[in-house]
Amino acid sequence: MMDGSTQTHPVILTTCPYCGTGCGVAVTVKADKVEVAGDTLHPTNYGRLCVKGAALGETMLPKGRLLYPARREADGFKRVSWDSALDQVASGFQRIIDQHGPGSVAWYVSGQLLTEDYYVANKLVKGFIGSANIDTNSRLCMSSAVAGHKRAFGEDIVPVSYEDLELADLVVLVGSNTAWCHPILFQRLVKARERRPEMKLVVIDPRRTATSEMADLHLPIRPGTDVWLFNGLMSFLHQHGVVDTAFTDGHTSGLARAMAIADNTAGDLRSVAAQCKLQESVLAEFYRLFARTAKVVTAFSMGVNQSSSGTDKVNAIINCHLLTGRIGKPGAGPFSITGQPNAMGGREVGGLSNMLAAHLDLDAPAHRELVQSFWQSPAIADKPGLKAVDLFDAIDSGQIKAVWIMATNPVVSLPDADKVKRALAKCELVVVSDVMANTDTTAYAHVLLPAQGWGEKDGTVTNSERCISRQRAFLPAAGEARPDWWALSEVARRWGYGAQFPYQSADEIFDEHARLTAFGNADDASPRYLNLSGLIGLGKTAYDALQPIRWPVAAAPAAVFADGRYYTPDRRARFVPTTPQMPGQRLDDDYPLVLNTGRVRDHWHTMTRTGLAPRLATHVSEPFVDLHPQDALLCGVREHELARVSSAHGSCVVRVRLSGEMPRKSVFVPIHWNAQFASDARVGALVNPVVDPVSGEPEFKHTPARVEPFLVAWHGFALNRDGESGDSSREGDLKSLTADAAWWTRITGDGYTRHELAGRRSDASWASRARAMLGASEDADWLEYEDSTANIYRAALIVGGRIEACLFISPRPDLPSRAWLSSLFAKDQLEVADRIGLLVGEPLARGDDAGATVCSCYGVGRKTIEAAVRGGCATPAELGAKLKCGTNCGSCVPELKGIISELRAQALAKA
Ligand SMILES: Nc1nc2c(c(=O)[nH]1)N[C@H]1C(S)=C(S)[C@@H](COP(=O)(O)OP(=O)(O)OC[C@H]3O[C@@H](n4cnc5c(=O)[nH]c(N)nc54)[C@H](O)[C@@H]3O)O[C@H]1N2
Ligand SMILES: Nc1nc2c(c(=O)[nH]1)N[C@H]1C(S)=C(S)[C@@H](COP(=O)(O)OP(=O)(O)OC[C@H]3O[C@@H](n4cnc5c(=O)[nH]c(N)nc54)[C@H](O)[C@@H]3O)O[C@H]1N2
Ligand code: SF4
Ligand SMILES: [Mo]
Repeated sequence: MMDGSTQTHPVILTTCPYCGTGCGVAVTVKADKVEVAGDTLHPTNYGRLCVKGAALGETMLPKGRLLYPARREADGFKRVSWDSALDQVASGFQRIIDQHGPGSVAWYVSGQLLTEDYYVANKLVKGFIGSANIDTNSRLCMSSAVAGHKRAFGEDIVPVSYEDLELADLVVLVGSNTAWCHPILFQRLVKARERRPEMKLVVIDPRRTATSEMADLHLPIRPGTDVWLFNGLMSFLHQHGVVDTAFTDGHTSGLARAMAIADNTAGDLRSVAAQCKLQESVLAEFYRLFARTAKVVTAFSMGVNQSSSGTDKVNAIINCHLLTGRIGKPGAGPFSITGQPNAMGGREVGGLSNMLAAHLDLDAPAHRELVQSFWQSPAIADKPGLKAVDLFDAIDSGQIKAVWIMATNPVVSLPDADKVKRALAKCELVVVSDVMANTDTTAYAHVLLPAQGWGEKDGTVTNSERCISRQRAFLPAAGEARPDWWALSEVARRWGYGAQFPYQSADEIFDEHARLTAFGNADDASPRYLNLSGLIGLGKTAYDALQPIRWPVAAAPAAVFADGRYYTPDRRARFVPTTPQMPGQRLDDDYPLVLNTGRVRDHWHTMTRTGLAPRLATHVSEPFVDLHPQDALLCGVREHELARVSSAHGSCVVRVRLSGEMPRKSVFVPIHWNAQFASDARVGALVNPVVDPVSGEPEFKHTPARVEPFLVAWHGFALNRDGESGDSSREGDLKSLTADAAWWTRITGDGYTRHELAGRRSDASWASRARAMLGASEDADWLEYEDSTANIYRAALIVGGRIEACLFISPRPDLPSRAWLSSLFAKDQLEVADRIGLLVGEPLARGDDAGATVCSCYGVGRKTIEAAVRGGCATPAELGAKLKCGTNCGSCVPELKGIISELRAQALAKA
């Protein structure tokens, strides 16, 4: 029954725009908010979402969006019409091509485009510009896996499904912090092991991570030495007769040579252990476990791919699976976990500069002919284009004079990122399509094009297990935002290719893509496995209703490789000899530490979206460098203080953290923070631009670096209530706050903005400056405490009984609890105790401080958890029963385990 007061809202099913797990999301749009839940029928997640997915509603804000096309003029960006912006793009590119040829322009796109956008971009460049200078941020992500697959299988095929992970008796995770980066996939694994305790989990990662915390065995491998480890495994398997001879004889080639190289380079267990800096007993345990378990999945991600020997790492892993015939069977195979939501879709349409489309080869004349005749195009690229790092070098050298960047933020995410800035600054024409107005990259644009974001755009994505899902629109586009495929097609039309780019909606593009995968792909001697013939001719209605479906979608879909046939000319899988190499840049006295970079649980890449959500801000609220306590001592840095991390390429300033997770001589800095969120924390500036020789993927996990104290006279922080529009009501005052600091970082709170600050000057009195900084007038309700000898200062501005802003300063980073202060911002009226608390710098009542967030789903803080452990909770399950923490997405369970064992160790030490 519906009455006037209860309105029902339609539920829209769509797909999460974050990681490659590809969870189904059910969205309800209400008048004042977007409610997000897991899609209970989606075969990936069956209703579960991790905290990033669950917080999507908090990111659907008008705040910061790029709403209109804009052109840079001498005094900043000016709004222009779409027509005028597109004319400028079309004529600008045309002029440069006319003068300098098709090789002088480039596109740099992204695994966060929908398949339809990606298809149109690739078609335009490879078929109509006739060059292959289109590369994607997937080059930085899984191009080593693509290259490894092509070398071994002849086609870029991921032969494993999520179900295989659950069916395996041994899952080896190599260079993958799955618990944080693919949380729902990891939860499926954890649940499978709960059902079948005989299943074993091995994690190979130099760091201790949330993932290794859950493992049966952790191999803290010396960075960069994975090829030794897997060559050693191959030798070991061979020596112990763990070889599927029927399979290797019948379905593979190249075994003898690969085996000889493995034997020669790895040597015995002892030398592998020494090379990889592992305990021999631990290594032997892993080798034996692998040898005796038939159902093994070896899953890998950035610790493997982002390396100067990334492709060899991939093939060293695949070699072990081929040797044992553990591929193409349920519960077995090598598994590249993809990062971005549509990394796989990009591969299907040929988004990389060395691929064509539909898994066709750029260097095969017959394939080029096929694609050109299908596209009816005037040209077709006949040699590979520039790969991401080379592409930006070519911009720097002036060879590339115009670039169109779409759905990626290269000033943050490329290696040697200061060079990227310099390159873009001198480029003649930089076009940026983005959903946000201010990013480190949009600052360098000449033309800005507003793209529809998640919830507005419409199309398909493919997840890590080849499952195609719909992303559906459920909101009107913000401002004048348009789909990326539309902007590309409009430029094509201006070049006279309207007939070949006639698209009115995404389903038409998908149909063309599906037809191309089937074109010339009849079941003859060498069919391509990527075949979507079953999805041709859906029409808009069936496309809109499309249910998640794994490819191939053809007349006779086969389980991948079940028939032992591969896509090489002789239909055999290839063993690839892999000679181990040390990382590209060596450590030396100036830069004695390995800089490893990667992700934290609650942020996504350059934070353009997760940086908007208060719920995602407190698990890790600041950029940091994590290091071993001994290295910290040697570098002269102390926990919670600031440090400068530098390499031969650049530097950043971040908070020191001693988590106990780092091995000696390695430091870890997260990739997320950039100029929008911190004064100086873009770690990409440090990363060396060494790439894998086969794939061109950068070595993001290994840059020689050093760490030094960043000395400041004071530490502090300020909280400022946001205005009605969601923006800070006192932008100007905040500017004076950060301008005064030698270092700052910005954190999104629930109704307020927080700045962590540090400064060098300690001369002036705070009392004389703070009012102006917080925007307090002379007659304001103002609380203030100053101890000028100790250089401690506290102030709060109260308006209408509510806290409006506060500032805390101290010579040491031992400042009041942010969790407690943020709770004051939720109050409509401060009580007397709160006012006293503000003056003394701590809550009067115990228990008012929950501590830093551990469980973001239910907002449970560390201090609350510690109190429950002291009160008797001894397992994550007991904590969950009491506080709910860890009971939704489960990605904090490793941390809950960590807290329990830490307190237990403390108690034992006292006893
Ligand atoms: N929360 C969150 N999730 C994400 C993303 C995000 O930004 N935030 N991004 C998505 C994307 S695009 C990607 S690509 C994935 C990445 O997902 P992951 O690959 O799981 O994440 P990373 O943190 O980049 O790196 C993985 C691990 O490699 C380890 N490693 C470093 N060097 C070596 C080595 O030499 N050998 C081995 N074996 N390991 C090494 C690092 O210590 C690190 O723990 O995550 C996706 N999911
Ligand atoms: N040091 C270091 N660097 C790394 C890595 C590392 O491990 N270490 N990892 C690398 C990896 S694996 C990856 S995948 C990259 C990721 O790096 P980036 O791709 O640079 O990071 P994002 O923040 O995801 O950038 C996406 C941009 O697209 C915008 N956007 C979102 N949706 C749309 C849309 O629909 N259309 C358009 N036009 N724009 C949109 C967002 O606002 C944002 O500006 O970083 C790489 N860089
Ligand atoms: S695991 Fe989380 S981030 Fe990844 S797709 Fe699922 S809900 Fe989104
Ligand atoms: Mo990625």
